[in-house]
Amino acid sequence: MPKGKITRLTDKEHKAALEKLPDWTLDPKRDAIQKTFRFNNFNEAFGFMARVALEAEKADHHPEWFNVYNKVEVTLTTHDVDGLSKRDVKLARIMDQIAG
Ligand code: H2B
Repeated sequence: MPKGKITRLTDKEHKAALEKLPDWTLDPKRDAIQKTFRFNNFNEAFGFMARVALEAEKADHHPEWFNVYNKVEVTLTTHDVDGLSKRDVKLARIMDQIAG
């Protein structure tokens, strides 16, 4: 499947992206964005992960995440370019949507 060229966000794109994702925080050391999702129970948390996993696989872009019971800690960055790309912004939006 053709991937198209993945590039790091420009400074302008970076700023705009963070403004549009106010509940995500930037880890400047890694140029990664992070968010902790909390659900009512494990079933809901894992349901979220299952739905996100299908979208992530479709987009060939995968989250780093850590789950305990009802909590899913997510880190998004693009390993191929060592920082944020449009794919991270897209996946962050999808995750927010799926979490409702
Ligand atoms: N996910 C993330 N988060 N960053 C990447 O750079 C990345 C990925 N690269 N998923 C993809 C897979 C690449 O390794 C494959 C070969 O397309």
